[in-house]
Amino acid sequence: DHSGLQTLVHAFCVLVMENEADKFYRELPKVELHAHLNGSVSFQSMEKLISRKPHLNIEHSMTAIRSGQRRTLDECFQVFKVIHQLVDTEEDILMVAKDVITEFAADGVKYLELRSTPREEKNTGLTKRRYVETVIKAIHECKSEGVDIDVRFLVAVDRRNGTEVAMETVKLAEEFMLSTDGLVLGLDLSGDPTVGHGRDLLPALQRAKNSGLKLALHLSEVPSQLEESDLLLNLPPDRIGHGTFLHPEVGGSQSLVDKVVKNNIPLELCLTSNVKGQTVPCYSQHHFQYWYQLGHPCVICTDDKGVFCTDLSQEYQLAASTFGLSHEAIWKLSQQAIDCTFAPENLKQELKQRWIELQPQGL
Ligand code: 6MZ
Repeated sequence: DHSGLQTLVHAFCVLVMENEADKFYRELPKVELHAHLNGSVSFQSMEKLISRKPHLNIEHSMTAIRSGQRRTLDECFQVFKVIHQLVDTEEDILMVAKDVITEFAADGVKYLELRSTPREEKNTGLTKRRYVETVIKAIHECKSEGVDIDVRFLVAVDRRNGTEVAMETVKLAEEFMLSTDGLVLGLDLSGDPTVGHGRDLLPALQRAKNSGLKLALHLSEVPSQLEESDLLLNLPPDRIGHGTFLHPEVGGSQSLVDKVVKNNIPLELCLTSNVKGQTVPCYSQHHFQYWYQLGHPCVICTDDKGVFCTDLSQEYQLAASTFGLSHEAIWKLSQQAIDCTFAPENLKQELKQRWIELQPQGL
């Protein structure tokens, strides 16, 4: 049975890949646009956090979903709660942010837009402002230590926290956009998609947009969000996270697709995350296929490289092996991601120049 064998070979490749992607994918210069800080904490950093806080009795199995394992999306959100217990001081945030940035750089990521939800922790005296300042500090320290990566920050709104918190977060993001000379350049809307409604967050998102913050919104990550997606697409957002259930083949609609296409809104697509989180049944049925064959801008991303045990090289390799993409096609995909960044035009030009310098012979 040929297809059975193919499935087996594919499963084997996926297993092997948990260790390391092939040289081509590791050396490919890459842009990462959808990475949640606390979901990106590696095994090694987790080790340090766990040893700092032994009294919490947290084990690795509670913070990562390994190869072959799956969780419901709901269980994924439980995992973030555990990680948040481990990352609750300024010192923790500085460490994980620097580690995550350094790890992305080591994986060949040249430009990263990191996102995180400012969190207040009464026990440790952490404030939301201090939270953002600490991430900014990590970005500056990596830069001055010569880590080869350009990093920008997107302030995240957790949808579960409702209207007022969203508005507060937007104001904080506006302040930092001005005071960091553009290091903070946008707003993310994320969190458990089954909680809350985008309608309540619309005024905050509209305000962010008016003040010049770029909007990267999680849309239709689960099937029940058609009305919300339609509403939020009217803003329109500057990028879409996941967009798993937008198209008609999975219960979305042509009018949603038309809005996305008409406004040319890039999609941030995270294969392993969607399969392990069970919003997509298997790699070959990932909606990358639908949007890619439309010629619509798609950016391969990791989402939560720590929780889902992956890295961006592996995600590119997975896209290539699943959808039969050549090295040329993969190169184009990584290059086209530059145009989907929120970076100013001069930085985009610099990145394009770097891609030319790094292009392998014969491509
Ligand atoms: C929606 C997600 C997510 O912000 O504490 N987050 N939101 N869908 C997903 N798909 C799996 N993965 C992560 O990082 C963790 C937070 O990012 C969001 C959730 O709000 C989660 O609590 P930060 O750095």
